[in-house]
Amino acid sequence: MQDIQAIQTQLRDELAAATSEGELEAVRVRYLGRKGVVTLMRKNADFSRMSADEKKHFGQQFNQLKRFVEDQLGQARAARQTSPKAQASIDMTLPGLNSRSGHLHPISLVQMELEDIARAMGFLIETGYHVETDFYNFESLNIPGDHPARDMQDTYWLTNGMLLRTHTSANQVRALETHGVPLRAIFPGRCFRNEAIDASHENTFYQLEGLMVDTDISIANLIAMMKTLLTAVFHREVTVRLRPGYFPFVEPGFELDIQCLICDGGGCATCKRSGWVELLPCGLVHPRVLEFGGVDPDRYSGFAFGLGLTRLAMMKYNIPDIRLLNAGDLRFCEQFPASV
Ligand code: FA5
Repeated sequence: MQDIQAIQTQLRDELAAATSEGELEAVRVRYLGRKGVVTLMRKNADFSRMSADEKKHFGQQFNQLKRFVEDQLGQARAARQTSPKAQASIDMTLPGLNSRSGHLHPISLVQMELEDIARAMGFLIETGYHVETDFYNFESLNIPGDHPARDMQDTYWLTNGMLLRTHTSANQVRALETHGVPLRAIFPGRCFRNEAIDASHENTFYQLEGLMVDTDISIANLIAMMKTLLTAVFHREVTVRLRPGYFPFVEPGFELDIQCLICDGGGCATCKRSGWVELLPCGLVHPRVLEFGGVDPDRYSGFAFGLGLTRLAMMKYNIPDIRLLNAGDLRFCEQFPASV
């Protein structure tokens, strides 16, 4: 006990005398280092000559001392850091550390903009699931197992029979089942296809699906919605063309193309030298799909579109190669604003 008290007194004196961080460290090493007072005390203890009670007592005393030394050192360090002398050494005129602000990804920017427009028009926003069933991705969209349309989408199948959704249309029947009709909803999100990658094709890309089902929905409603969305996104009139398009889940079906804004229709790698970018397949919801969703096709009709969100972002921000979007290069991302 006397030894311990002597060690404690000695430690307090040494800490009081220490005037720098280096001296404090030297005190720590003298007590807690490999050959320090506290460490040796334990190493040199001859447990073979102690009774069980003595061992227990020694253990308690030793632990208390060790904790005492650690506390005293900690307090001495803290006191040094807040002492007027230490604070005087902080130069308040030095410039602060640079904090870099984040940036939104161009796809997020376009998605948020479209969501705002759709929300203002009374549309629900749902993201759905990346991993989907064959039923929602294909069957319920009038694409049975042996249908040739399945070849349009090279699918990543999972070993459990599920798949990575190949399009956001997988949300259509889910939403009809969940919300019933009338329904207005958009479904932005990531899609996956086992594609050969080039300037305009990725194996992971974004679409934004739109679905409106009500009584008396016609192609006029579809075209009005498309125009509203595109004008709002580009903040200017864009040249579009409508071609007939085939998708088993719409009838009639269309392809809405937008004149390439990168080359103004002159032809470049993004538009594959055609001057047009395929952007927006759409059509009136096929009666079979409405039936799959539990909706009476004799009473209700609807439109659906599947906007290529990734390609829209490329058009809007003049991004010539789709691979830039997934490359994770900060120099690319930092060119975009932090908010819409
Ligand atoms: C579809 O995926 C349909 N589900 C769209 C649809 C919805 C039609 C509702 C009718 C009604 P498509 O395979 O054409 O269609 O893809 C839609 C858009 O996604 C394309 O126009 C294109 O802009 C984009 N897209 C498709 N594949 C890729 C890819 N590999 N990389 C980048 N964008 C792609």
